[in-house]
Amino acid sequence: MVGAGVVGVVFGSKVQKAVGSALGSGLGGLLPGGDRFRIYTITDSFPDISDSQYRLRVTGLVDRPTTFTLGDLMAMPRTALVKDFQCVTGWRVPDVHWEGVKLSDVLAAAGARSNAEGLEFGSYDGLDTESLTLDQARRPDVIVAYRMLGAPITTEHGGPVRLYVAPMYGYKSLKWLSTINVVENAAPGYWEQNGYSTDAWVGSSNDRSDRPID
Ligand SMILES: Nc1nc2c(c(=O)[nH]1)N[C@H]1C(S)=C(S)[C@@H](COP(=O)(O)O)O[C@H]1N2
Ligand SMILES: [Mo]
Repeated sequence: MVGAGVVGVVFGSKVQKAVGSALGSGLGGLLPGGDRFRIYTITDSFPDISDSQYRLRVTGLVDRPTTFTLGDLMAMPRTALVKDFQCVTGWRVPDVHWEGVKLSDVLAAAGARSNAEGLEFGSYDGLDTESLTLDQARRPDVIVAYRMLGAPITTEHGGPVRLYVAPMYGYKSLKWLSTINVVENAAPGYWEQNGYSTDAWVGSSNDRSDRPID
């Protein structure tokens, strides 16, 4: 784990702090590159994982529990997307370039079983979790991403590998992705347990009126 490198962008572990004050506070403007992302973490640090150390473990209701290296993921068919990134607190970064492998391809490689309906995701930060239904996960705009903003994903942005769930609010795009557990019914993730809607479609929840990203 590395300590906070940039003063003011790492928040305490209490989600109340994160949701109540830090999110949407405009700190993104201070970040190098000025790409207008706010860098979020719910722990006091960023997991620092080298490309060669990185592993993604897929377990649960699968025929072949599989551990993917970054090389394994990069050898799979590549998907590139140019889509907005929308945090539920209101900030949006338009036309972000993303590259990675479709989550559906990862699930197919592990042989997700037909009785499974949910996915639970874990992060190398040891705290954040997320969930999707299998139907949501099979959309072509839901990817296991290893590039964003035209470069390998930085540590701060969740690299080497994060989720990118294009049609949903940013909290679904779990950073430092470590595990995917295929289950019958997925438990709500960290942000949902702390007040965000499990219905994370952009424009359809949390009292925002944004149009869905198409
Ligand atoms: N592990 C982890 N993933 C996370 C978060 C987090 O705090 N920890 N924050 C989420 C939220 S609310 C948003 S808006 C985006 C922000 O992505 P960024 O930090 O790359 O800007 O990450 C999401 N994924
Ligand atoms: Mo967010």
